[in-house]
Amino acid sequence: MLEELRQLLGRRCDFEPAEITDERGLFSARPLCVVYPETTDELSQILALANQRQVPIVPLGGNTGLCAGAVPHPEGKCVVLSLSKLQQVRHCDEINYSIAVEAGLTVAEVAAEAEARGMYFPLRFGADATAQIGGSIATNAGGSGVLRYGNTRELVLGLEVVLADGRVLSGLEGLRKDNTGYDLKQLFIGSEGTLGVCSAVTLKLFPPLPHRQVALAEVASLTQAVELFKAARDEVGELLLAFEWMSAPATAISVGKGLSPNQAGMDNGSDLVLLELASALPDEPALRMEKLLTQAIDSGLVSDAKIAASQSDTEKMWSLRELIPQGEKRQGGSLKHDVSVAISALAEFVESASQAAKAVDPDVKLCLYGHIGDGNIHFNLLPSSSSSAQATALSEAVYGAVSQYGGSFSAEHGIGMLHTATLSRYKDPVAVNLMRQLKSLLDPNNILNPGKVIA
Ligand code: 2HG
Ligand code: ZN
Repeated sequence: MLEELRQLLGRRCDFEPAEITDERGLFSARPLCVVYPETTDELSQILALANQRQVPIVPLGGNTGLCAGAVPHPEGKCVVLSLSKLQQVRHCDEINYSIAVEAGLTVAEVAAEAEARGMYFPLRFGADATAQIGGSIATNAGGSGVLRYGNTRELVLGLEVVLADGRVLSGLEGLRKDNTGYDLKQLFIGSEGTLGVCSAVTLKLFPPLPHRQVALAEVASLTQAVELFKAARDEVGELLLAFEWMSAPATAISVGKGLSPNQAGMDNGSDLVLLELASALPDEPALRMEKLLTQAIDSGLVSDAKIAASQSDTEKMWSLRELIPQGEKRQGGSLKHDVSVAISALAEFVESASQAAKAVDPDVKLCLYGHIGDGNIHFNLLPSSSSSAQATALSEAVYGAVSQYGGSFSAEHGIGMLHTATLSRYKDPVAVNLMRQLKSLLDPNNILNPGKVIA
């Protein structure tokens, strides 16, 4: 197999690869080799070979995932398939508002390509400068634009996917309506490279929203944050682009990067909501934000607010939010629970999960924040010890509460290697069984990212 790869790709095969470690530093392993195809045809030949020889393939994008879905399994000898050299913009259609790009462009590069053509691509999250669009499709990435534009899934018009046996399923035409039977592309979005490898995608673009207004609002509790969300929805409707909640401990952790709530214009030690409004009309976001926050202060929902007055204010406010995960990393990492419940159940769920976690570890620190307009909380914990038994008990406590409130134990980060046991435990057995059947239909030799999603 290695010799055949050398013949196919020449120098675009690395036979002495370094260990590959996931973003959180939880798993490290050295693959047999890393291959760098430049075309879909090469990708198809690699998969056909791997399927004949029954060699596991691990697709790798920007390696920014948080569940170790794109790194070699410690047990398996595998070939890592880097998508980074699939770099073409295949097609851009300004009337259809769509762009067809290959998997290796970063999310930020796709957004820049759209912007250069006077359009807007709305996927955005902390790692979007490094994350590749192929990986975002494989993981159905979320982020702070989901509130208005949906997850990656909602942004995909069509895919080109290479199947386990090397066949290519093509659908890049950019159709906005196609009701000819099963919507197969949806199977591959979020499948984390276990059902096929996405080589290119046609994405929806939108009219630009050049006028933006960001603000921070201080709230006394999560209940008030949720009430503010309802008020914002009622008051400004579609103008609401982002609504992010940060508990005081989360903003305190973000401080190390040289920015505190105080420097962003707020008191340290309070829970904050970051709101962003966007519109095509010049003064609309600023005027509507002012009205919304004045009303919220008058009604006692918000105790203080600061409206960004410059680009620098805007950047500071966003970095306060986006640098929380890096702050956690500097503290040695957090025990992450990327969970969701119905927005209306958020406050009660957080109360119940917090109590359950404290019953396990009375000194646990809670570092809670998230996309509460999507019902998605990053219920991250800094346990009082490094005991793995304690970590397991804490996660059980949190997931128990998630289950009680009818939520999801992985709202946006996926399953990867990290959550395979949690999936078997908490997902509907009928769904898990169907997932297994689909996996064996599409990848009968189990060569596509084995050990990920379903063990
Ligand atoms: C975010 O919202 C990301 O910042 C990362 O989803 C969350 O690291 C985390 O727990
Ligand atoms: Zn998130």
